[in-house]
Amino acid sequence: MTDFELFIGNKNYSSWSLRPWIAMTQKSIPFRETLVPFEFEKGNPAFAEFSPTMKVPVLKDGALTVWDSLAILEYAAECYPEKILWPEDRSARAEARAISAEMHSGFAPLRGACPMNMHRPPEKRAVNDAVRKDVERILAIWNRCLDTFGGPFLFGDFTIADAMYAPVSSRFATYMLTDDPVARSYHAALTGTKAWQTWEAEAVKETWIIPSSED
Ligand SMILES: N[C@@H](CCC(=O)N[C@@H](CS)C(=O)NCC(=O)O)C(=O)O
Repeated sequence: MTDFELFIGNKNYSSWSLRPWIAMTQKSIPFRETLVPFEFEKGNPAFAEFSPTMKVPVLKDGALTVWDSLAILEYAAECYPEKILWPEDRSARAEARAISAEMHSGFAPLRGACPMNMHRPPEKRAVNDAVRKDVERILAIWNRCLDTFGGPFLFGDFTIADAMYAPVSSRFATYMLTDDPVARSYHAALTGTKAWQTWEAEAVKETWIIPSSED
């Protein structure tokens, strides 16, 4: 029995918050959500009350604090093994962990140039070579996974790997970064989930604006 409270940032902008939120929502894992907006350019001092890093997401479970999206997802997977948050097959699970770790530690050019911004109307963005390289690498990952495991999600059913790449798919759509049909069908699978639709509906209603993400 858990007592999960997930602290998140603005739904419109907080890509790291989306990851555990969408996985736990999609897998019907019970949690309370506490949204604390980052409205200040230098960070919100209120984060100090719940976050050892001054960042979100953070998961509390009773006396336990778990920070960092991937650690939260791992903890949720351990608490709820029956929810199959990672693929059941060991090799597939290893690959899912590899691409999740690659996302977690990489793609800085893409993340810097194309921040998640769900209320932004889609418009093609010219990107530099480093961003283009990130896009090509992500498309290679998605193509391989969807071809190998048959879709509609990266490893068949929804897993943590999809949670890790969901904000990337949002960015690809907002900045029109690819015409790849596989990316389009993967985006359709993600946006077809009730979890994505709930998050996005709440994101676009938010009125907080982060100017640096609106360039
Ligand atoms: N590695 C962390 C990154 C967390 C992170 O950068 N969160 C951003 C929001 S998406 C944040 O809290 N930024 C506030 C700040 O830096 O002041 C994770 O995976 O959770």
